[in-house]
Amino acid sequence: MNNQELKHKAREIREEVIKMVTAAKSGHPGGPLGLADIYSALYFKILKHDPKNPNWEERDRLILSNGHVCAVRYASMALSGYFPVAELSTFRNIKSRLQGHPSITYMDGLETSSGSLGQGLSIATGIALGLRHQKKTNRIYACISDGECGEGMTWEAAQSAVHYKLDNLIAFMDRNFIQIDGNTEDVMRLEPLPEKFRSFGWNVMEADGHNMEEILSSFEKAQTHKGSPTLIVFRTILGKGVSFMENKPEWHGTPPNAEQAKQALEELAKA
Ligand SMILES: Cc1ncc(C[n+]2csc(CCOP(=O)(O)OP(=O)(O)O)c2C)c(N)n1
Ligand SMILES: [Mg+2]
Repeated sequence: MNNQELKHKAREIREEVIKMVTAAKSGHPGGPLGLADIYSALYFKILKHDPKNPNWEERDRLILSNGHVCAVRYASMALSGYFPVAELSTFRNIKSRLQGHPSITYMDGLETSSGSLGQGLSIATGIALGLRHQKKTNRIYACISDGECGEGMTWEAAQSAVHYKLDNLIAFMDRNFIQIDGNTEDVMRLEPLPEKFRSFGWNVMEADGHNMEEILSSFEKAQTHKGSPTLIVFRTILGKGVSFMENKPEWHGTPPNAEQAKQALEELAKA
């Protein structure tokens, strides 16, 4: 897929996210809208995967640590052929496979359940170590958020991944400066965040999470890096693409009402 097509897919992902949280009358729109460009790049270009065979041994592993943003993953999975797009309308229903926080009990293609923050980088580190031990060449991608860098377990993983020289591990961060209670720097100061990971020994890159060229080139550089794990700090805008949601912490976990959803879809259609 070329960059123009990837940008178009990102818009489709955003539209599906809005429809999902609106139908469910609950859920998290802000993070998924901010991650849509990155997930378009992953599902339609970067990941080695087979939507018809989610458990394919040779697949890359994508670990979603900040599970509350799962609408972006479900939308990307449906649009790339894991399951029918119509199933997205069951998001957050009690009997749906598309739980509000991802559950591998019900759904293939997720690698791990998540929602309890701070665990994903450790899980990804363990999987990366295990696959390398088996001499496998699969890559392990770990999606983490800035908010969960307030959790100690993230830093234990940051230390271990370097100790074991896990260059098959590519973590990327949704650095939107927002978490559930407001600005990350007010709730629990994280900066200088890239320097912290660098000082642990990570190969750290910083990129605009809404620039398709930068997204692709940073993932491609990460794939060839040797000797240490990579972290791409993607600068993103929570709620990206919907003017009244952008950079507003209240859209972390509030669904739009019918009128707001209509406006959001109109804006996305024009983008
Ligand atoms: C262990 C744990 N503690 C607290 C929460 C509650 N919680 C849910 S989302 C969230 C904010 C996380 O920040 P971030 O992922 O950066 O949020 P976003 O950028 O998506 O708004 C918190 C504290 C949780 N899910 N798990
Ligand atoms: Mg955040």
